[in-house]
Amino acid sequence: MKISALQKARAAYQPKLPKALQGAVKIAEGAPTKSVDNQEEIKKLFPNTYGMPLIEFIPGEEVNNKKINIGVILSGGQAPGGHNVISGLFDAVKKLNSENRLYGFLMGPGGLVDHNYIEITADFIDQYRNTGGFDMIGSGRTKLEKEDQFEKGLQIIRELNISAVVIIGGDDSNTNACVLAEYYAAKKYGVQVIGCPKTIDGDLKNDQIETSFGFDTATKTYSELIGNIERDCNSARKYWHFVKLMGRSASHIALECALQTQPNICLISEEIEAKDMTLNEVVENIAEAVAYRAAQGNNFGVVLIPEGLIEFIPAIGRLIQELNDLLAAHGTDYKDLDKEAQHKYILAHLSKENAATFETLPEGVARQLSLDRDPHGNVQVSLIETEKLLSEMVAAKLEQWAKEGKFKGNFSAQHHFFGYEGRCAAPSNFDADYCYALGTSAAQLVANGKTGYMAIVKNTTAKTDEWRAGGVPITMMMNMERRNGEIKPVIRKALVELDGKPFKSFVAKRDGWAKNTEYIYSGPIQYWGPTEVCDQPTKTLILEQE
Ligand code: FBP
Repeated sequence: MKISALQKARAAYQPKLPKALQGAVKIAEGAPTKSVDNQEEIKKLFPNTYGMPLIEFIPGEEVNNKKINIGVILSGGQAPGGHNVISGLFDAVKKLNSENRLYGFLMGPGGLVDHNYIEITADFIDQYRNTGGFDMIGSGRTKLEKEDQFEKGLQIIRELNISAVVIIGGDDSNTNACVLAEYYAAKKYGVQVIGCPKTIDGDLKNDQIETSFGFDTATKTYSELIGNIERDCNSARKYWHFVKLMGRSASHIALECALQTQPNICLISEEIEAKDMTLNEVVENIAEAVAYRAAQGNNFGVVLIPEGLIEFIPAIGRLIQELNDLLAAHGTDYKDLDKEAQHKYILAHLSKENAATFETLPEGVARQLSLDRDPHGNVQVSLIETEKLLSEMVAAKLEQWAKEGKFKGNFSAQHHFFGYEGRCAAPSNFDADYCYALGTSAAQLVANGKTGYMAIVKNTTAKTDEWRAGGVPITMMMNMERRNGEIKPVIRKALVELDGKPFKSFVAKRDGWAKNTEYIYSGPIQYWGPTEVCDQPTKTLILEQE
């Protein structure tokens, strides 16, 4: 494989580990835990994996470790650092016993069910150290939830003499990891299941998980691009740039990029929902900022839009809820109809209020909302062109204001969607170290016989040496929620907290950013150089840990 000069130099980077993971390790167990909500229901559903203690790794004595084989799966969307989780896992299992073997299941959880795998060897893994992407073994969104999938997985697990499976994924994938752990424990199969917190979206975090890996690199990559656009925009002074940012439902990515780049406007879906704003009010707010800047002679600006916005506008959110239930219940009758018949079918089955909202939506948006969900039941928000929808509505509003003499200026828009551009970037130093430590922790959880745990690394705004590694029972992060028309146990998704420091810090400055031009050009991720340039965590993490 031909590699770039940067990749070559970066391959030599040795990720730093927390002190407790540098040598032999033993575990310190905390008190029994309970789920964040719905304790009785979760306990009933997970009798074998509920209530386990939190775990911290502390330095221990070398012992003779018995031979183990482990399987690893990358699940869901790519996130920078996934290869380093596998490198950390590989190095740690080989250190525990050089005869240990690591198998990678190919193209996501489907690889386990369909028995597609490779053995990960030293030469093979060396090509992927500190690289972005999930191409080492591929990823996929197959949902592991049915007993026959678990049993089919068991066949290959037995054949390869695997005693543990590590699933690297987001909230949905880790929920499924927990269901699988419980199933194998209930059946006394002796197969452990361990999760790792992945997603650029930053929505898999809570009291135990400080951040999901990939958020750091993805937001730095998007911020570089936003900064470049801000500079172009401030040079030509003739466009308003509408930038949609990936991140699914939560607005963590948009908020972090706003803190890094200080755009004129950044919408936060959670705030729009809390204030019960209509689409028209959101549009009016943007148009007011455009008109204010135009009056100062500034016919330019940058607007950041979280990709999940549409779901958070209350009327549209209610419509999506009903559509989710409708598609879950009648998906099969509906699937084979043509476009027009599908539209009619939906209108005929929706409640009056939601049908009225559905009819006000532009055709493209309505179509996306009524199309297939992903295997976890999520609307595929990255396919909805919210940036165009908003800029068109702002243009219409300004035209109306111009006729009424309230707007004298020019409004010309450019559109961008930053999503896939950031998911496979070479991991920042933070993600490279964090992921390597997560992989090492996962190996230690396996070696210590644990199942139903997620690997965690804490104190991540301190120096790497001082990071603390361990494991959290996945059931501890669960509650009951409505998904695909059913109430299910799931890991609670973290949305932007409106009383949290990152949001408050943004609110304190955003009026100034809207009126003035206070852009910050953060530039590309740096891997070598002064620590304040190369090793800074995200602003979100710093503010949350203050
Ligand atoms: P995960 O939750 O699986 O980490 O996915 C992250 C993500 O990048 C979202 O931000 C985005 O909405 C989605 O994946 C896009 O999915 P796909 O890659 O299937 O188009």
